Amino acid sequence: MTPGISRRRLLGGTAAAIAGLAVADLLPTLAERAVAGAPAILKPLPPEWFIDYGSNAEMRWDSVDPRVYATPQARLFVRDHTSTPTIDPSTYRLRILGDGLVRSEGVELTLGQLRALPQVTLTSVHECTGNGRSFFATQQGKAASGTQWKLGAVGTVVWHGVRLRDVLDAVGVRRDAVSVMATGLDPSYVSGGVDYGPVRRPFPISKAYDDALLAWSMNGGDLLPDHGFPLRLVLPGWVGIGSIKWLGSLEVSTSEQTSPWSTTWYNLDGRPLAANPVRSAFELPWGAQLPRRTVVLTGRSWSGAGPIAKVEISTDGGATWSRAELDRPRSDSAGTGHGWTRWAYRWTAPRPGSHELLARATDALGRTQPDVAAWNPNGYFFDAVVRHPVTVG
Ligand SMILES: Nc1nc2c(c(=O)[nH]1)N[C@H]1C(S)=C(S)[C@@H](COP(=O)(O)O)O[C@H]1N2
Ligand SMILES: [Mo]
Repeated sequence: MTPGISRRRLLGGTAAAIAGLAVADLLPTLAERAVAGAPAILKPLPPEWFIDYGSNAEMRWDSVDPRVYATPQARLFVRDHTSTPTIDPSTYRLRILGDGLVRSEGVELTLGQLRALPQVTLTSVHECTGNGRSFFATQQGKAASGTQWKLGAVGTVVWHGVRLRDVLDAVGVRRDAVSVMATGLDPSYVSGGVDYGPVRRPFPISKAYDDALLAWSMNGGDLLPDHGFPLRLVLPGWVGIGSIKWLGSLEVSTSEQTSPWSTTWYNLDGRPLAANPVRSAFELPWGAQLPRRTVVLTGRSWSGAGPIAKVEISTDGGATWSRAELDRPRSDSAGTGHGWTRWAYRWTAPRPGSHELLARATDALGRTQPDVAAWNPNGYFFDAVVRHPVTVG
């Protein structure tokens, strides 16, 4: 047994302890883990909650408790390009630089300086661009490259931190600034023999001044190392790659910026991906066994562009649709929530045997889920209605 594994065992089941700052001290350093061949992800990944892909892990929808709205950190999916770094919060600094600043020398901010700004809480869906990718193969007959996520590369998180616009106003940004490059402190990403440098992605200054956050907390606890401790960027509603973890620097520029994460990856038809599409999932095992009586089917739907307006269910392969009952809308201190919507639907199967359950959501902007998702080789944005098999009787 490697030291890395025993360390994970030690932490197993101590979810409460993991929420605390002191845990950073218990975790092995990157160098120790490299020697041990230890896992990229530090938190426990119990198989009843997660499907483990190595440096990525997805939440099992059948483990989601219908009564719990936000996704606990211990259960949230993880997507690491390399591995989770361990960062000392006492020496941590966020660097803000670039020709878009009033003071050309830039600034370095401590966590304490950031915490002194007005604090906000914002609930938003947190989702990987490739969520649902495996359905390109299993439902549409053509496999896309990348992690074969089912629908669990998503959660809803209650973030707490400061608005990026308040930070930028405090630092001083020029009126002609157009873009911000966020760079992580994790190891450089190397693939196919090419070193692409640290994970980084630019976003428009308009998003910085709209609803972007710098968050140090999820669901009331400190960020876990895997989720960006001690500070991450949050771009609500946008593709997960935009929300850079272990945020090291923000470069504010008066010209457009690019990185491989906006041009080579997370780009469709020449445009960097921004708001996530509409998706839905049942809180059921794949191939669930259902009793032969009326059951309440529950699930959740979400959109990166706005609240969910309607969810329809089909239990006859898409021939007919009926409305699901939606949970009440939510809001928080930073305004209307960007979280998902829970729903429920009472169903009595007409006969025993195999059935397919379909859920299709529409958001407040009228965006909905197609029957077939648009093909792309990297398998982004699988937003088609997923056909969920169950057996009755
Ligand atoms: N620094 C850094 N930030 C990152 C990543 C990463 O590998 N390194 N992965 C991105 C991707 S692709 C996603 S989907 C989300 C995943 O966030 P989570 O692991 O906290 O769920 O983080 C994003 N931010
Ligand atoms: Mo992602």
